[in-house]
Amino acid sequence: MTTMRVGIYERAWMWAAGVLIVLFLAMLGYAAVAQGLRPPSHIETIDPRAVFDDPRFANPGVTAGPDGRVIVTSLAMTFAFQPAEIRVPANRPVSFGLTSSDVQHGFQIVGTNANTMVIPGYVSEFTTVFKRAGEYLIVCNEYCGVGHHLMSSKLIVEAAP
Ligand SMILES: [Cu+2]
Repeated sequence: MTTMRVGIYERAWMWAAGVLIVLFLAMLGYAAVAQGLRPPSHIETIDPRAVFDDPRFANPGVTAGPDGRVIVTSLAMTFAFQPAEIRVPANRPVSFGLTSSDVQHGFQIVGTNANTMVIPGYVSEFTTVFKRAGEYLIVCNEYCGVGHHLMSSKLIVEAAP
């Protein structure tokens, strides 16, 4: 019986690759647990042609959930978000529900970890907490047509009284 001989360089590269895998998994774990990053859900479906008649999106805006949660529904369309201004309290969970009436859009609240694709036919959902009061810019970050660069809205986070 012969023992397998692994050269010193091959051994070093195997260790390097192993360390990289562990490092990437650790970064993934840190982003998911410490930074609260998670993939957006696109579980709920909706007919994009009937979005304006859908009770979930008939009156997009801010409402209060039964458990005290803040619920924001917003509609993305070429080339605007409805509503144009969203007001939420700081330091409370805010759940977003978003959909598109036409093409694929993005919904990114600049300077926060809120960022999701908005895909026609699906309701994108995520929950986040805004710790700093202030005014935030919301932009579409998926190219959606000639007016893409004009597509934005505003988030106002109000400090608790
Ligand atoms: Cu766009």
